[in-house]
Amino acid sequence: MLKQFEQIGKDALESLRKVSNSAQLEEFRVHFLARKGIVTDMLSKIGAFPAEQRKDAGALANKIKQEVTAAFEHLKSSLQGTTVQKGPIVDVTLPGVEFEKGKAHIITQTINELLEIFGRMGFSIAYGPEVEDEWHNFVALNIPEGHPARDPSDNFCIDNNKLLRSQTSTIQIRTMEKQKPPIRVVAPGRVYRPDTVDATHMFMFHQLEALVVDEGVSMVDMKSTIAQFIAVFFGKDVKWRLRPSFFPFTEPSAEVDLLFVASDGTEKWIEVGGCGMVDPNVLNAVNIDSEKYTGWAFGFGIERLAMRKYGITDIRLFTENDIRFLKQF
Ligand code: 2NM
Repeated sequence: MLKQFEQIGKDALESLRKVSNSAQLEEFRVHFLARKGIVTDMLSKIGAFPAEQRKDAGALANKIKQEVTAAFEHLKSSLQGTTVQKGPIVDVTLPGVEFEKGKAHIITQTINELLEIFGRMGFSIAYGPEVEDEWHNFVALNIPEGHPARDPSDNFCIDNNKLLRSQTSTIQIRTMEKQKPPIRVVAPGRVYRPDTVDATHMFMFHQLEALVVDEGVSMVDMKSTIAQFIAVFFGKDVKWRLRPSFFPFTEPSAEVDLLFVASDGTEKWIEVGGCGMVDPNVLNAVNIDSEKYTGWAFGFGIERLAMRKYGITDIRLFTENDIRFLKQF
């Protein structure tokens, strides 16, 4: 019986050693020291001892209770103010977690570079809506009803008179409606065409168009502006050419080709844009006197420019958001 008392005392002190906060301490108190606790309970068992042992048993039980109570009180005062840790324990000495920094998409970076180059050449910037009407996307650009470019299967039509713009020339029309010559503006933006997607075609891509309208501007201004732009954007060694072409909104018109030299030395001309002298019908549509003013315009595919500059061989990479691709720029 006395052995049992000693064991209870040992157990109580052992449990107390594992207590590290005031919630655990309260659990300990209820289990061992409260009115029905194990240590307190010892005293009520004294009566069960034979009369000659009661004195010793009572003395032992009291000694154990005092020891345990003293140890409990000591720990209680040293735990004063400690609370249960809620949530994860933060080790403030660990090295910090490095955040990966985001950055502008390669197309945005390219647009910014283009705008800066043309800004230095004295162009201002214009923007316009991606949902357009037939007037700005076709009629004012000298693309009459029945023209193949207006085929509903070649455009993203929204309803009768609304579509996703198929070229950024719509911005040039809006500029000329608001502003009279001299005009010297570039317009970047998304354009939409339901082309079958492959390595060089997407149903959405970006264009940068330029427009200059003033008295006496000529094809010479246009060609020297393109030459300067190509030299600054690609470097002076890149060869390029104008190849006669046709657009409804310019006359004469030309395609802009860059010479691509493969590693095995084979050469290939790659089209990156178009240009030409603004058709008098376009100037008349926006009430600019085509007897007094002339203009030139060009449009470049921004994906094509970036593909050529960075050696990207698949236009789909721009919209796939593969971090391994995006990280490289
Ligand atoms: C191109 C090619 C040639 C162009 C024409 C006009 C406007 F509004 F002045 F008529 N803006 N952009 C143009 C001319 C666009 O993109 C391939």
